Amino acid sequence: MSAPLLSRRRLLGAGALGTAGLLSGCDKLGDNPGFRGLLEDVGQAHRATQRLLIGRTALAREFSEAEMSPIFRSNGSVDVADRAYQTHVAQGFANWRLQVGGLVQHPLALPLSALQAMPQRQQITRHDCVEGWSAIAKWQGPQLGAIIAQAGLLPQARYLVLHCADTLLDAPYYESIDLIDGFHPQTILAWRMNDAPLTVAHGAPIRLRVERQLGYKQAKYVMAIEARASLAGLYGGKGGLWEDKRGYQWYAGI
Ligand SMILES: Nc1nc2c(c(=O)[nH]1)N[C@H]1C(S)=C(S)[C@@H](COP(=O)(O)O)O[C@H]1N2
Ligand SMILES: [Mo]
Repeated sequence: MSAPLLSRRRLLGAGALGTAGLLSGCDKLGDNPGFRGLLEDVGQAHRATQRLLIGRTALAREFSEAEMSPIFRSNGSVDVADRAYQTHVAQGFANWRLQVGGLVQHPLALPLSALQAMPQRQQITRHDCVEGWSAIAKWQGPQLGAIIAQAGLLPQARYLVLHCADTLLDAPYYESIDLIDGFHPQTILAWRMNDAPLTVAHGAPIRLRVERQLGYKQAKYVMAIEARASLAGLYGGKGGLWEDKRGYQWYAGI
């Protein structure tokens, strides 16, 4: 098994200390009144609620190289019709930029090379699709929390929306997560899968890995990240394509 690229201390900090470790690693998130309020409320809340919140920060199981699946199928969109996206593919994503905007202090436009130059996290995890298949793969990329910290969340921000290049079921694919998952140590924007650049079928140039949730939350072809106070008024208002169109749960915890 290869050594995780994230330092052992940070991993242990986040895993063993739960929300405390998470906060010390992300002062910016601690500054967010919504998130701080969430933590403070826990002090007064029922023990079950507390257990639930601490549980949300626990790490998903990681696997060894020997356990990696020989075949990892692709699902949903396996290509993108959008012209601009196809131009990016033809140019090797040299002119592609990840847009980070919405309720942030400093909107960003990050080239792939900038994402690749950030501290990287590598993890071997199991992907579980609701359609009844699972596969284990190795993913690598910067932590989403580090990117969001760079942009600086405004106090009203509660959700991170991932806007994708493809359409499915006649609608733009999008997904959203809350700040607990946004700053979870295993939440990364993966540009590498099984030691090779992400293929188009698997979501090039970057896809979300949010390892405590099911397959449909693992947004491929992520073009923009938008910090929002609410999911109301965005497409169907339920926070994701499958949530809007098929009634899937917004929090798809595993
Ligand atoms: N943009 C986008 N992201 C997506 C999908 C999609 O169709 N478009 N499908 C989802 C579903 S249901 C699954 S199971 C996984 C499939 O990822 P894979 O193609 O790498 O196996 O991506 C998820 N993310
Ligand atoms: Mo899926």
